[in-house]
Amino acid sequence: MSTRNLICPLFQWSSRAPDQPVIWLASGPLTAGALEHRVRRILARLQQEGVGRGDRIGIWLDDPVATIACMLALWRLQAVACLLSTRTPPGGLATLIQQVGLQALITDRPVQPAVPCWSPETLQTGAPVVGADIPRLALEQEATIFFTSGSTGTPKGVLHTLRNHLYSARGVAQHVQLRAGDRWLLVLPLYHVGGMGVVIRCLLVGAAVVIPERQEPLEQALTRYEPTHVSLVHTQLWRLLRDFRDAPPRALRVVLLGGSAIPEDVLQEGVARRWPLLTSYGLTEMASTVTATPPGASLALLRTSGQVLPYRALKIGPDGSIQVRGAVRFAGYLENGQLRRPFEQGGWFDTGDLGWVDEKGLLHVEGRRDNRFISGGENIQPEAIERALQRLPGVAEAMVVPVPDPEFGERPAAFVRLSDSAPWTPERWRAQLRRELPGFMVPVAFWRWPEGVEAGLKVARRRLQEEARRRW
Ligand code: 4YB
Repeated sequence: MSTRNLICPLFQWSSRAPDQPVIWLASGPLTAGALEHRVRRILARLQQEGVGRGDRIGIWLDDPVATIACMLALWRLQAVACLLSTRTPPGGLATLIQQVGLQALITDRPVQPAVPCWSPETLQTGAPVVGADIPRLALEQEATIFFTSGSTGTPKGVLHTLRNHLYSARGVAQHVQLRAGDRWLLVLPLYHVGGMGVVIRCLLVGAAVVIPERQEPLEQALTRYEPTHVSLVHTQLWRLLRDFRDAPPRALRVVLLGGSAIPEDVLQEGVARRWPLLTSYGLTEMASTVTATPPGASLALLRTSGQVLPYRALKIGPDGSIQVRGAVRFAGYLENGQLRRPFEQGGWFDTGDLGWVDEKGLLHVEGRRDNRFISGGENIQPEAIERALQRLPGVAEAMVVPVPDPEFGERPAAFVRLSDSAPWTPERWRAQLRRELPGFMVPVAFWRWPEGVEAGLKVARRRLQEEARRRW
């Protein structure tokens, strides 16, 4: 392979092994040949519509197979696939279109955006491109846009090149020993890098993406499709451990955890019950995983975020901030249709996360710089209190937010979710925390975890902050 070009991996599989499944659905396998055929139909229609190099096209679909096929077709035209969250309300669409400068939208929803709009059905009904040239993709071509909410206001578009995704996939695939014939269960959305990362890794090595039915419980999917790999955020693992009492399915070799710190309770139980857990640190801007623990890691290792994967570099800035660069680093943010490249000298990107690297090269993430607040002149990193709370027996999850205080300015208050049947004992927690933390870090209030504060893959810290202000 040249260093500048790449033949579309789906095309390669479809010529070498057309009957090989690239996607498994509840209804059965979708072969490389069948998916290639679908991509060529869409490609023909998009070409007719005049889509070309550098055009930014939104994909706003519930159907994961159509999403994947449209993205691959767009890449062959050197166009950019912008993955829109299916949770975006129709009223929020115009802002996103404007933010990244979309030329058109592929959707089956009844919306009338200010740009041309195509339904996936019409895109898939024409004649496919036949006998086409070998689809060579340029590594430097702009490939995708994902949205990241950040701490303020309007989501920003994160622009990646194909090179970013290729090296992201290579590094992760090497690390988790992903091979042809493996099956990676997809239970993260494709508008998140953690979900799309699964697809690209699998396409690259000749593994299959397993797409369960919508709403199919995770425990059922694990036994039904016998995947070798799965990526989960911590709430998914927490629910799985609660609802699935059997031993982990035998084929399963890797459960890649990402998106946040994993509470101690969950890690301990997962390890005790022999789930093949890996913890990791990653971010949209780095096309998913940056560091990860190796397969088969001990509990002590899993408490860290592991070591830097190939094709990424990480350093800690003077203020303790985690800085990253490498072949996976994004091209820049799209804001009002313009590309902003927020990089420091040497190409480093400041993640806004704080952490440190120990003598074994293992990353420890402390929390986000912008979650910090000051209480009576002391700096409080809420994630440090959360970690202490999550080590207490019976506490499944905790989030700490500031509440106003006339004397201290702000003080910490905690939302707590208990494991099944654990008793609500705030006085005992307070006493235990006092032994571990300085007094100013002990929460002044404990509230039960409210329902519905998971926003997408993350707990919405801002929603809990507002909730705390209402109650305090
Ligand atoms: C953390 C953190 C940690 C992230 N400790 N805070 O393929 C994967 O890498 C994957 C697998 C399973 C689940 C998710 C993934 C991801 O891609 C995660 C990528 C992600 O979460 N991106 S994000 O842009 O939505 O959020 C990034 C932020 O999340 C970071 O900047 C951190 O603040 C936080 N985070 N890993 C503590 N180990």
